[in-house]
Amino acid sequence: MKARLVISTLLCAISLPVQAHGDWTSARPDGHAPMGVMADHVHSQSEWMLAYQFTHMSMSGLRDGSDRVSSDEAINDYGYNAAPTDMDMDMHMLMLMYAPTDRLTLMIMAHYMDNTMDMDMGGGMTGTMETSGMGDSFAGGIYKLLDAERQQVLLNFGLSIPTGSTDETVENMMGMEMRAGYAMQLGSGTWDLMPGMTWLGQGERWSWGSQVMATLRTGENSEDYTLGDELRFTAWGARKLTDWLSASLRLEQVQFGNVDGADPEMNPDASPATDPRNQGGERTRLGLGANVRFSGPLAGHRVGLEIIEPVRERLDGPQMSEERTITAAWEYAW
Ligand SMILES: [Cu+2]
Repeated sequence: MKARLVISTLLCAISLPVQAHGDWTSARPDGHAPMGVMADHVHSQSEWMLAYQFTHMSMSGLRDGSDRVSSDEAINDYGYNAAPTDMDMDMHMLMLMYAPTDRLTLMIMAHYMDNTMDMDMGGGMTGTMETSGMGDSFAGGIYKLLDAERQQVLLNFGLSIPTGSTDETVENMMGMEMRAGYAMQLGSGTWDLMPGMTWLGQGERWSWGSQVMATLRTGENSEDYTLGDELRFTAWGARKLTDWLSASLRLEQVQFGNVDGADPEMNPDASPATDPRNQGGERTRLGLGANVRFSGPLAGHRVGLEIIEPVRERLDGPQMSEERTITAAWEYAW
């Protein structure tokens, strides 16, 4: 009798937080995280969401550690044949979310990448390289562990599927095809596990959240290397300005490891971009964002924008330094 009481009390205590104060709501502009955060929310049972996101990242100049390195120094002091001066990465993402239950939301993502790199070839010569095509895909989900006191704790899980190519080539000055550098490739070439945790909180006018997410590479790709693992930690605060508009401030810390192994088609002395020792590092980034949630005839639609700049970089270098990232998205849920 006593045991039954203890068990039923325990069961009640476990299930209570989920049922009692399901107050956290996504039905406000800051009900979705700043646009640079992925997989930040779950949907109600049998709800769908389609999203398109465009991200433009610009990189400029080189750093070794935190210090600037000119392309002349990279060529004359470090001994590379050439050095990248600017890089632009455009990413188009299409995402579909579906919630089979109130606790579980499943998601798939596909990417299209367009990369451009300007090179200083030494002796006053310059060149431009371009790679584009489908990037890696993602399949995974978000499981709601806890929903109480206007807070949610979410478990993120997923798999990055190597649909992006790792054998992209570019033409050199002599018109010869050569393998593009690691950052110019469109995918990792490996199946990558992406576990994470997300915490969300909400007040009347404010909301906040944080997320930790890892990218863990498994095995080696067909070009004999493995990209470094990644760890991202981000925390944000958002202010609901009106029923349809919110503004956010977000801090992010990203750690990324070096390439393990090396693509034998790349000459590590050609440029820092093809040197497997110059791909790791860490970045602290600050993002300023705005979210809009439509109502009336446009109910279900959202748009958002986030502008992200690095405040600190420590790179295994010389390696390209990030200048600015702009990400804009449109979402529709039904
Ligand atoms: Cu969604």
